[in-house]
Amino acid sequence: MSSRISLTRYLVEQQRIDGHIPSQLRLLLEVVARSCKSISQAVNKGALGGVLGSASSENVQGEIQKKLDIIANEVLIEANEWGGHLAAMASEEMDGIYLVPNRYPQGEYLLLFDPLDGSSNIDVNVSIGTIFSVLKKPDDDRGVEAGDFLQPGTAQVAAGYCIYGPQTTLVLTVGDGVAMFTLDREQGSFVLTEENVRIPEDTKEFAINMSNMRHWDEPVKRYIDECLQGKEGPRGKDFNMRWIASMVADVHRILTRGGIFMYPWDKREPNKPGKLRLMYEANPMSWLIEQAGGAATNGKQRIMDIQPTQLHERVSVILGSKNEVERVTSYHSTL
Ligand code: P6P
Repeated sequence: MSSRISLTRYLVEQQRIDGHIPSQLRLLLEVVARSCKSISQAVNKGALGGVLGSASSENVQGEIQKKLDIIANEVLIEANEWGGHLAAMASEEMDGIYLVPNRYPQGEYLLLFDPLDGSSNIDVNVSIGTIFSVLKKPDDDRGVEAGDFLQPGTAQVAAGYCIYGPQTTLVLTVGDGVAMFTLDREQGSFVLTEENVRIPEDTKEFAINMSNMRHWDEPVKRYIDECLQGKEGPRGKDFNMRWIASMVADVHRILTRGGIFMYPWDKREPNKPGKLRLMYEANPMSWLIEQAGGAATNGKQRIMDIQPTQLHERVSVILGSKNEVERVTSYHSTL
């Protein structure tokens, strides 16, 4: 049995050999990984754990919260507040930022997360996941404020997700490529199963919610229409479609075999740039995709270059195989 590399050893090597990450960041990522293990156990219990169904509350997005949304959020908060690596946290499930209580030592990092993305899939036993992004707090002595989180995706020091599917797999980048760690439930630890993940630059597979077609902008309609024309059309090849309605699962497929994922602006809510959230969905996923050789834009610019103005701001997302993303983006520029 080959002695596989644990997440701990991978992070120690990223810290020691490549001098890539400070010990504080390594320790923070270990805490996040342990939180994901706990969330995985809660998710896997399903009906047996009484954790399915909706809570009687709404989140800041105005969405009815699932019981597991709240459980996952609490797990991440409780595990990270005492560790001493963080100054504050922000979550899709909380309106404002969460300052680490004064009774605990303050760290130099800011942790942002969507504790359980894809909630609509929880009750129907389809893969869901936790998405996280790590920023550094400003180097000054003043207390952390919400504005300190408003950094572009290029400022991230770590990003990743944990997908709760047939396997529980943690996917992570600290800027040195993308690595995948599968949870070994017998050992109770994440084990390296892929590293230096690469996305093919071309693909025959697109992911979009087709029921929204009549609401899309012209460039997206043109791109999808050309895909649907198949061999006989301008693309000269047939395409396949996937839509899991769980960004973590769709992105994991793209990191594993290529493809393009799109949740574009549509005219149902013309004043909103898109459905997905910039800070704790699009930015971490965009860094992973770029680190694996893909591209991620909002149709007009690189997602990670966007200067955020609000903690929960939304963004149009087109990400995946580089040549496909560039094609859709070029259609926007011919507008
Ligand atoms: P729709 C899940 O609610 C989510 O935020 C993403 O994970 C997913 O890609 C998208 O929304 C699904 O949206 O409109 O197809 O249900």
